[in-house]
Amino acid sequence: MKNGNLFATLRDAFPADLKAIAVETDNGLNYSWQDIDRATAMLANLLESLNLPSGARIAVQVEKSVEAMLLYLATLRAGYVFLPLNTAYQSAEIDYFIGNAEPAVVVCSSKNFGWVSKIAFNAGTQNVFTLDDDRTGSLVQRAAHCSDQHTVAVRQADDLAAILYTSGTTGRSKGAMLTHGNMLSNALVLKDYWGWRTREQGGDVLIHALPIFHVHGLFVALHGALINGSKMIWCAKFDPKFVVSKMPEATIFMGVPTLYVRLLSEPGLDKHVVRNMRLFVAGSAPLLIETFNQWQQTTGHTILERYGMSETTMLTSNPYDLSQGERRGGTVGFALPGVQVRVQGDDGKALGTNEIGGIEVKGPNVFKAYWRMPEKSAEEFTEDGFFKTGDIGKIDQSGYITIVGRSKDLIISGGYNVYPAEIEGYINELPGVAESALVGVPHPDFGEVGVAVVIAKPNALLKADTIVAALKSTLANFKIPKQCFVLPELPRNTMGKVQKNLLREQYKSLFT
Ligand code: MLC
Ligand code: AMP
Repeated sequence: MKNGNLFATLRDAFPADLKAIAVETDNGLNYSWQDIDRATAMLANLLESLNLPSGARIAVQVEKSVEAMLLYLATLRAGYVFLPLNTAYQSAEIDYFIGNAEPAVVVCSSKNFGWVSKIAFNAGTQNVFTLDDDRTGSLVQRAAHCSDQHTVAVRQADDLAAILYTSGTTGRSKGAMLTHGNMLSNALVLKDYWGWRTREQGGDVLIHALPIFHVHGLFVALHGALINGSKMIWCAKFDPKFVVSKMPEATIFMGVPTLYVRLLSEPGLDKHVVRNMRLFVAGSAPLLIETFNQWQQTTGHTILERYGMSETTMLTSNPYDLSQGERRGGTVGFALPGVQVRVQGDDGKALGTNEIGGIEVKGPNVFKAYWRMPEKSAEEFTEDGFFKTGDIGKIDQSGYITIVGRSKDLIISGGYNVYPAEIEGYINELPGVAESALVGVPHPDFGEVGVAVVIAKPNALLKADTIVAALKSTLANFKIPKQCFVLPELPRNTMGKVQKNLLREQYKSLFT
């Protein structure tokens, strides 16, 4: 029987010519397919030499690098569970993730080793390694002594491959448990749906410019290239100038809307520079119709917008093949093959064409459950096994899905999720704060950003700057409100509920 380990299928897709370049980096390094094979074998052997229990979590908070990607692949290869962590997370956040996931191995940047290792050892983690973005660190040093031969661990489709933490509306992050089968099914569907080209058809080259600690960069982009044996141009950070300079050598680009907004401001972007490009994919946040139109005018290409989640990987996509329909701006396209998407009313009844309700999804891409949260997991699934996305939308007569809002109180800023409940919780604990509310308002670069409204306790003297400074020392930078106002009171309805809609309305023109 075929090995259900995702890595086994990715490895099978490597080209026969293992000496060919698999990854070219923005600092001039080339990695062949053989390098990937050997390095993942060495790292997998290192992990296996640690005598980890089955299902051990490998938590990783490191800067983006090819070695970080290799560590992800090696974790799959050895059959352990990968737990990626945003590099912006600070000690309180890391403390929660490590305490909750109880990883057997933690890998961090050497500059963070002091505080991360303290948290990890306190939580019972036995192994803490460092990995830096210049190919140094104790992880690579140790792996250098391991064999470059390794047999891929046998896993079933239902076995856990990764845990992705997504914040919760109550402020507590939940770890979405994704299996080898979830990710493999999605990668195979997208390979076909987005028309990835075989080598005989001329092949594809992906510009990889997203972080590799979330679904978009780690799964959609990376698996897409690997499962097609396609070369990647690897950007450690998103730099619009570099991306534009590499477009003549590439065929596919994937980005959150902010990346497209920034690329549109890059003087070199024109129809000539994208002449070899075949596909631009956007997702993770709503793509404004202005950006969609401007991209068409500037480059002659129509962005393909798709919709996904940490819990479900990709669930819908606009068509690549125009015989299946046009790529329609403002929509997220059709349910992907094999994925069922429906819209339900508040009473749990199916809604008809163009009726607005909660988007629900079922399919081989949908996660197992939240890590150690059986009750929360049960709440998020319907009796007939559909996952409630928390997004609000509609489906038209042709099957195009449009997201019109969210039932979850969530702000998506530059493709990162910010849960107001979490930030409000931190603000409310600051001295002199009675209460607070965080709302999302439009922003020309990040799409949406958080604005905090804070109410002082009687006789307390609160300053917006002090509040922001206090948050900066505790929370990831993208969660910091871009503006903070100290007001006498919050608007409330007759039931006493804070009327966030009024705050959103009041501040909607702050940045636009
Ligand atoms: C950085 N900042 C942000 C921010 N990123 N603030 C709000 N939202 C963000 N996303 C802060 C910085 O800390 C800094 O604050 C200030 O804003 C300006 O920073 P910058 O230099 O402009 O930021 P930069 O490093 O260039 O990063 C911007 C970015 C990055 C857009 C390149 O945010 C990014 O890579 N986003 C992609 C996220 C992503 O991959 N999402 C996929 C999730 S998967 P200060 O105070 O220090 O000046 C998912 C599922 C799916 O959602 O469907 O795909
Ligand atoms: P995350 O929890 O980080 O995986 O974020 C998932 C959320 O991102 C979804 O529930 C949506 O709200 C949002 N999202 C992803 N893709 C799109 C898109 N194309 N348009 C609008 N929202 C999107």
